[in-house]
Amino acid sequence: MNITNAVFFKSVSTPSGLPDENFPEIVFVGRSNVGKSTLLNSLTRVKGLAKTSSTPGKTRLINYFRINEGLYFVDLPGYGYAAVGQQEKAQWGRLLEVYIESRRSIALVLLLIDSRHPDLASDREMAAFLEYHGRPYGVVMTKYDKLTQKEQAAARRAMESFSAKARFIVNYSSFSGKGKEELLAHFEHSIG
Ligand SMILES: Nc1nc2c(ncn2[C@@H]2O[C@H](COP(=O)(O)OP(=O)(O)OP(=O)(O)O)[C@@H](O)[C@H]2O)c(=O)[nH]1
Ligand SMILES: [Mg+2]
Repeated sequence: MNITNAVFFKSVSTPSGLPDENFPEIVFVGRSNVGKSTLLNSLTRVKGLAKTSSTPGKTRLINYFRINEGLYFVDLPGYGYAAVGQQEKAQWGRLLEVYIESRRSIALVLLLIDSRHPDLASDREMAAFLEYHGRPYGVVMTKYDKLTQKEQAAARRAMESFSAKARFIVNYSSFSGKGKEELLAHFEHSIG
């Protein structure tokens, strides 16, 4: 898939705010600070399209981006961010749950995992949640540029056992662009 057009569409904070299900959606899911917004910018080659930050908890809403006039990229707030208040956490948890459970137009979920920490309970829970609801998902191992070769092998082994149900596992670096062509090829299969 070749991305020729990418624009911000809308931000959503409640299920009723979700747009009509007129386009297939590719959804970016993962812990806070794992690199979801950075991945979106790297794929679209539009710097600053999705807001990024070195401080976790930057993305607080469901952000829709329209791609090639026929597809949405959906950037979600991260989970596992401790500094968020209990009430906000509960509200966000419900929105995420409702969205993933009931949204028919989800064509693919990208589960982003930090390559340096490939075995966290919260990520396993998310994978189980996606599997339980029969959502098609692929794994993107982020920040691959930060790994030593030895760590790369360890990450790969951990992931292979962890995500037997994942459609693919791609090692990614938003900084070098590693994994980009591979990931875009997977998108093509998912949106038909
Ligand atoms: N070295 C390296 N750093 C990365 C990469 N991708 C993201 N980062 C950095 O990780 C930090 C968090 O990136 P974001 O894209 O804002 O993370 P997020 O998952 O959207 O975070 P929330 O919106 O808080 O859930 C930023 O400082 C990025 O520059 C990567 O591939 N390599
Ligand atoms: Mg973000």
